[in-house]
Amino acid sequence: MAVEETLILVKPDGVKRNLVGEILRRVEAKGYEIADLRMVHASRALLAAHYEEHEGKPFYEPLVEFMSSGPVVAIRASGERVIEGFRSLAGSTEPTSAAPGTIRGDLGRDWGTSVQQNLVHGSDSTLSAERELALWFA
Ligand code: DAT
Ligand code: MG
Repeated sequence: MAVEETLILVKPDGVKRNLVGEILRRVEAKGYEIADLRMVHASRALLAAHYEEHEGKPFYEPLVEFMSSGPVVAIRASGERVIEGFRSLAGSTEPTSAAPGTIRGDLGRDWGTSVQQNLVHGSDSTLSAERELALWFA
C-alpha cells in the first residue's frame, strides 16, 4: 500500500476548547507524520468548495456558519493508509454515539446543536484528499 496524504481539520470547537495538541498527539502517536500545518480563519468561498458535496442539504448552512465561527487548524498528514486510519481515529460523525477511544467519542458530545461540533474533519477517499489538500494548502 502506497503512502497517502490526507487533510485533517481541527474544527472551531476543537480550537476553542484547546484540543489542538491532544488531537495532534493522537495523530502522531498512531505513527502518522505531520507534513504541513496551518491555522486558517476560513472564508465562505473556501468552505463552500470544501463542502460542495453537502450543498443543498438541510445542515449545509449551519455547517458553513459553524466552520467560519473561528479559526481552524489544517493539517497535511501522511502515512500508509492514513486516509482510512484517520477516519478510524476520528470516530463516527455523531460525537454522542462515537465509540470511546476515538477523538469524537472521547472528547466530543452533543452540545445542543446536533452533530455539528464533532471536533475534526478527515478526508474520506484519495480523490477527496487530493481535492481538499489543494484547497487548504493552495
Ligand atoms: P464526516 O465529517 O463524518 O465525514 P459528513 O461528511 O457526512 O460527516 O458531514 C460533514 C459534516 O456535516 C459533519 O462532520 C457534521 C455535519 N453533519 C453531517 N450530517 C449532519 C446532520 N444530519 N445534521 C447536522 N450536521 C450534520
Ligand atoms: Mg465527510
